[in-house]
Amino acid sequence: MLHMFAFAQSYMPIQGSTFAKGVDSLFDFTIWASIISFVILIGGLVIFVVKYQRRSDNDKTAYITHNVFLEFLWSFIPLCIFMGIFVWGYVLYKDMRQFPDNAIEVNVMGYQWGWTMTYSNGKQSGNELVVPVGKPVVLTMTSKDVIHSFYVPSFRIKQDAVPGKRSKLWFQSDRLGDYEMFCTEYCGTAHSKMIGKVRVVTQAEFNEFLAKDKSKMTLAELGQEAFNVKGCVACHSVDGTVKVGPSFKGLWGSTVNHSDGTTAVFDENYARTSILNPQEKFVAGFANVIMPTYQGQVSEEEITHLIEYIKSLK
Ligand SMILES: [Cu+2]
Repeated sequence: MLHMFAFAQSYMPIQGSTFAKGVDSLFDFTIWASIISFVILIGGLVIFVVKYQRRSDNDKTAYITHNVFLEFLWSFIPLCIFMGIFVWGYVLYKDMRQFPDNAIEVNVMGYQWGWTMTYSNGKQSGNELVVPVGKPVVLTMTSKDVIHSFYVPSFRIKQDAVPGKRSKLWFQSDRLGDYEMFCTEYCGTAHSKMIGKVRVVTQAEFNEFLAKDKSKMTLAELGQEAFNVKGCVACHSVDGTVKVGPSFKGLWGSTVNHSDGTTAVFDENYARTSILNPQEKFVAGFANVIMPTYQGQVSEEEITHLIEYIKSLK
């Protein structure tokens, strides 16, 4: 019976966190309160228009001043509804702002246009937050450049990531699976492509993820990690689609056309220059795209890894 009143579940994303049910119930309540008020208000209006329409020129409106009881009802009932929504919302919000002590902590850095997650043992992931199922997770967030906002619709959570400040957010997911993650604060050209994923995995998978040994990874795998963590993924795709800059798919060994008419072969040195000194040459069609220099932000070793990764994208 209660189920037929539960609107939100039918059109909202899957309830992926322990907060979702409470938020959806409150949302359902406000929707039903609005529908009932609408019916009473508009229905009453229509009935009165028909019932009390003027029937002759002598029809005079009765002289009515006020009705204390009615006025009390139409003030007091909405007051009760609004106070109910306020208290209900406060209880839910309080739960969201009380951070559990036994939580797993992850640092989240927003940048134009992606997210870097750093776990307590130093492990990093890009645009992908991996968390164990059934455990509270606290995110401590900040931004490298402009204001971003971390939003996971299925979890019903959202929090701004602000440069020069740490903001916090927590959640617990009891349901395994992948969930979409968005930036919901307009942050520049590729804001709409700033999409990531939250992966809720078993504790064993989480431990394995954290412990992934770099010495056992191939150069291309290390390159893929750097590609995600250093933020290349924000503007370059690996599947041929154009994000902000050119895709890396099939780029290796190809001849690149520049906006000034010159050409060059995409090899090791070309890749290195493009990372460290991207303003030197623009690929034709991308002359107005400003890529920041990664001088001082990626090591020569990481450049080697990235080169091997691009090589593998044939
Ligand atoms: Cu953003």
